[in-house]
Amino acid sequence: MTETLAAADDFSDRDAAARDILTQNDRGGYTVPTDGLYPYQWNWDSAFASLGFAEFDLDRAWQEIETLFSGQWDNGMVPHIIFHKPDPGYFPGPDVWGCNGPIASSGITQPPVALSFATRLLAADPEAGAARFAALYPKMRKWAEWFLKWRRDEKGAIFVIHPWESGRDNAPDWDDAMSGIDPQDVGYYERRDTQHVDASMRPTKYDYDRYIWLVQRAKALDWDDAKVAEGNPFKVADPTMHFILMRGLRDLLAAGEAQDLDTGDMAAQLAELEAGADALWNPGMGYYDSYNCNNGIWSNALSNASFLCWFGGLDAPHMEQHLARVLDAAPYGVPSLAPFDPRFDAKRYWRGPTWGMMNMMIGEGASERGVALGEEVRKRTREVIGRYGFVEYFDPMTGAAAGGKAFTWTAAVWLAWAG
Ligand code: 9YW
Repeated sequence: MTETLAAADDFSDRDAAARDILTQNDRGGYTVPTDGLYPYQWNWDSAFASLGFAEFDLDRAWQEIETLFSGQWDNGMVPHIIFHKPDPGYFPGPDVWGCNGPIASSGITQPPVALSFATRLLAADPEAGAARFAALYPKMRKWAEWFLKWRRDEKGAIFVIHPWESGRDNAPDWDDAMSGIDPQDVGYYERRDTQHVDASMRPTKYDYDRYIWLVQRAKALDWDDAKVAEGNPFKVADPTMHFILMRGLRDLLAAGEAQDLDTGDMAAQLAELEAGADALWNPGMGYYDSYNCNNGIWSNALSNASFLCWFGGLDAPHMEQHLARVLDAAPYGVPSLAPFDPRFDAKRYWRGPTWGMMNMMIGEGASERGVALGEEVRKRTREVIGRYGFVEYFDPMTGAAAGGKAFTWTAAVWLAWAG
């Protein structure tokens, strides 16, 4: 690792290349994650895009988040995909979701990292951003409140009702809940993702049948929050969602106070979420973990989401030894699953690979809480992106590029943090 770092230190051409990717993936007011594979606006990808744009075009950065919120539903939910323009290259498209928000969209959400990143745009130029922030602020609060109302279990942890909601599609965290779904009535459908990238790196047919079955079930219930939650075989308490919402609320509260905006009961909500984080502590394994809300079974998965505790604002000194162990085992950034877990699969999406945007939240969060390894995470992320390109994700053992090319959030992470 030391040798590679020394040899590959000159990445001076990468900033311009990263800016080009953002510009090329710009579809006018919103950015696609990558051309072809993901042709729409994805929620947390857009939040990262806005941070990347903020490095050279703050106005465009605001626009990205404003466009995202133009798809917000009346109940406060901000969809995980907004289908601005039809594109047959992606499945499942608008007809499969059958949603009735202001713009065609999916019916589930994604981690609300946009709450935090909007406050960073404000910090970058408070005078220019004050009015735009104030306009987004009630919408952002409404989204946070929607999470607290519809995605919080009785122990106080935030759960997801679909693997896509967490943004970690095929993580082992969902295996137990997924095994409780019998998708035999799902019907015929044609996947598009495997026409763009190598099928061996993608979720399996077993996964996809259940992803689609869950969408069909919620669509049949007309996306009614209460009905969708009730009796849902898929309800998994998720550290990704919990810690990112905690961070979002904290940032929103601080910015609201600084801007003299109505903060309502956000302070109390934040305190509840902080207390709720205890529910995600797996005492048997000694780390933050996800669990199946329907039966209490832990995933026993030390994932990259486990290390979002610092980003969420916890001190969590007991997580440092786990981070050290994982970084010892994988040289190219924090793997989505610890390499010493038998379920680890170095190339299969959220069951092993390392992701630049997760590394950013882990590294930044750790550094903010005084954990020295945070800087090591940044260096390794810089190394892997600098050497292997702005791809979707990487093999954490070899650094090999994987998934979609010219990827928006990888370029944004380079500009905003790693590069
Ligand atoms: C899908 C766009 C999205 C990300 C998710 C990632 C993947 C697949 O791609 O989802 O079909 O939605 O898992 O986190 O937002 O980059």
